[in-house]
Amino acid sequence: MRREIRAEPYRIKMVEPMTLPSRERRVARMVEAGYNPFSLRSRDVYIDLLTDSGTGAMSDLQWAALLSGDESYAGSDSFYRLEQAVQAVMGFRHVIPTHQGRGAENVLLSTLMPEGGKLVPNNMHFDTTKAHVLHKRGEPVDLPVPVAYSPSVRQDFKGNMDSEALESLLSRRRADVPLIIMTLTCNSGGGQPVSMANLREVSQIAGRYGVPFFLDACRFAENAYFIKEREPGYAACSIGQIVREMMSYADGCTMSAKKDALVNIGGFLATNDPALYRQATVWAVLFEGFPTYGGLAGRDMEAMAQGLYEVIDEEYLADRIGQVAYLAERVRLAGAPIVEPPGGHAVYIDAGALLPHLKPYEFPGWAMSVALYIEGGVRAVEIGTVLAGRKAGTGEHDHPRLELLRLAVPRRVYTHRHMDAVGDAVAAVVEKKRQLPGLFFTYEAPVLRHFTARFGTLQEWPG
Ligand code: PLI
Repeated sequence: MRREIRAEPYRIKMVEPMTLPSRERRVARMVEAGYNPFSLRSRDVYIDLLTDSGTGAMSDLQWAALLSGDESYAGSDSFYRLEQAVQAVMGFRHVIPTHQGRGAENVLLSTLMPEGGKLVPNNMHFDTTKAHVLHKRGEPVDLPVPVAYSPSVRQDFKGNMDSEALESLLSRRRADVPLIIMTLTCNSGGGQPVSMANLREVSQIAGRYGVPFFLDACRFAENAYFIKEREPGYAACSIGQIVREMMSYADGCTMSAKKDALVNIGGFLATNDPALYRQATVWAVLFEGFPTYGGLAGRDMEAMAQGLYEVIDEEYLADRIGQVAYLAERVRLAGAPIVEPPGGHAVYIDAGALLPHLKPYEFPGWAMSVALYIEGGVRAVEIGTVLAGRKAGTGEHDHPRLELLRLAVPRRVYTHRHMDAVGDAVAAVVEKKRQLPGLFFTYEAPVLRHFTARFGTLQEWPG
């Protein structure tokens, strides 16, 4: 039986002061930022839920580990400690450190798809994975289970891949598929977990067709916790056992250590395939650095190794996922619909449903992100039309099926009282929802427009 968690399973040894700027200042900063939360300075943000990536707090043991970093160019002891941690926690034999997750994606895809014109199936690609597939002149193919697109339907494993669709793709196009990726948890689909049964099934299909199967393991421990909580047969297993079984179905993984290795920078590629490992080290040397540092300092690898052991602690995970569930409840009580059930790292507000008076081309998710900052100093990120960009052929907006606002919770940083403040900010936005104006671009970059865009408002912003 899981122990009841009453409070955060840590106490705070160091604090970082922050303050809520006045409403007047928030309005002024948002206007200066061209209505783009990415252009705000972090000092003007009260509670920053832009991302859970690289924004977590390290433990005392991780800070202590930094001091034992071996900064040798080759053969660093810190690399071997990282390698040992990956072997022990995930069960993969070969490890190549990289500067962050996208570095590992680049090395893996350079190794497995040196020629263009290939299809890469994934439950749902995260932006960087999609961008790397496109950069290699391949075609990213999202194959989520259909329920992934029904935000209000509560199901346990909405991150699963549609295995029939995968089988159908492979039966027609096997020669064009260089690898299969599964993203754990499925970030673009609301942080939803993948079941062990689905991992096993996809692994069997990949094996039958002889296609390498890799996991995007950014949030592997959060995924394992959901399996323990929800999947029959796993309640009595430890998180460590579940993680090793999950990984056993794959040929390897890419990892952004900025999430479930509890560090502020870093990543790695891991695999059991010695030939693939040898090939990948060639690209790693070119893009990242010598294979025993991969663009990282020795001290970064020390902190990562320690983080990998800490993240599979069940008490930590119960608190972490419990905090996201608590925020979800606050947001529901505030009257905003969310992607149900809440995922492991974030709450996704269904801004399209909350602001039906705004058309997708008036950017409801983005308008909500502006409103959340103005009302409560909270920064979040739109996952909707602005992020999706334009279609290559026609230049029209590539409207996604959902217009969402993601509230991503950094690990071990905020308390439940911060989550209460976020809930209050959402309630203040809901109160004004009918008056929120749509937005239009005053500056739009040709690629990754969301980072640098500037906007005007279609009506005056409500006071
Ligand atoms: O930001 P990187 O390069 O360390 O990791 C890229 C990356 C890969 N896969 C997945 C599922 C991610 O979520 C991811 C990064 N996510 C970010 C930055 C986020 O805000 O969700």
